[in-house]
Amino acid sequence: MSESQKESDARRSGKPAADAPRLQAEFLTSAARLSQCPPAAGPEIAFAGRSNAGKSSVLNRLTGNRRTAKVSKQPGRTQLLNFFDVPGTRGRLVDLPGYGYAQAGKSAQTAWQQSVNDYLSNRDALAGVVLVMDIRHPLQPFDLELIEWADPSGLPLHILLNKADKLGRGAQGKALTRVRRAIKGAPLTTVQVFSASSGQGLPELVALLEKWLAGEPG
Ligand SMILES: Nc1nc2c(ncn2[C@@H]2O[C@H](COP(=O)(O)OP(=O)(O)OP(=O)(O)O)[C@@H](O)[C@H]2O)c(=O)[nH]1
Ligand SMILES: [Mg+2]
Repeated sequence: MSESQKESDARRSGKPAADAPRLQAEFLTSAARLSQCPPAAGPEIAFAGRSNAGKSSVLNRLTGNRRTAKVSKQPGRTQLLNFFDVPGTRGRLVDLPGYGYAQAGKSAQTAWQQSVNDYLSNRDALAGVVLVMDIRHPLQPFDLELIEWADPSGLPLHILLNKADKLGRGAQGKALTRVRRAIKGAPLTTVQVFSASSGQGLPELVALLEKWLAGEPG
C-alpha cells in the first residue's frame, strides 16, 4: 500500500496507520513557575496556544497514547508546565497552560500567564515553540503576540492549524493561506494543517520535532 493510501485510510478510520511516525514522551514533572522547572537536560520544545486549542491532544497524538497528557472538554485543564522526556534524546516536550481561560478567575489566570511568559522569555533550553490554534479560529490576539515576538527573538515557531477534521479541504486551504500571509517576513515561523483527532499532518510534525530535538533549526 502506498504512503498516501495508508494516510487516507487512517483518516477515514480516525486512527493512524499502525506504522505511523511517533515521538515517544514520558512524563517527568510539573512546575507552577519558572523557578520550579527542572534543570534543562537538552533542547526543549514547548506547546503553546489558547485554552482548548488542543495542545495536550497534539502531544497524545504524537505519542500515540491518549493518556500521555490530560485532555478535557473544559478549557483550562492544563494548569502547570508539564515536562516530558523524549527517550533516546536529551530533549523534552513541555505542555504549557492555555491562554485565555475566562472562568479561571483573574488571579489564577494571571499567575498561569506569568509562568508561561517567564518560561517562553527566559528558558535558555527552549529550542522551538509549537503554537496550536483551532483552525476555525486562527490568529487570536495571543497568537499574534507570540508570532510577532518569536522571530525577532530568534526562536523557531511552528503553527499547527489543529482540528482540521472539523473543516473541508477548501476551508482548510483558506485558513492556511490566511496564516501564511500573516507570517510572511518571519523566516523562523512555519505553519501546517493538523488534526489531533485523525492524525492528519503527523509525519510533517514528527519530522520537524526530530530536527529541533537534534539541535537543528528546522
Ligand atoms: N475534533 C477535534 N477535536 C479536538 C482536536 N484536538 C483536540 N480536540 C478536542 O478539544 C478539546 C480540548 O483539547 P485539549 O487537548 O485538552 O486542549 P488544550 O489546548 O490542552 O487545553 P488547555 O489544557 O485547557 O489549555 C478536547 O475536547 C479535545 O478532544 C482535533 O484535532 N479535532
Ligand atoms: Mg492542555
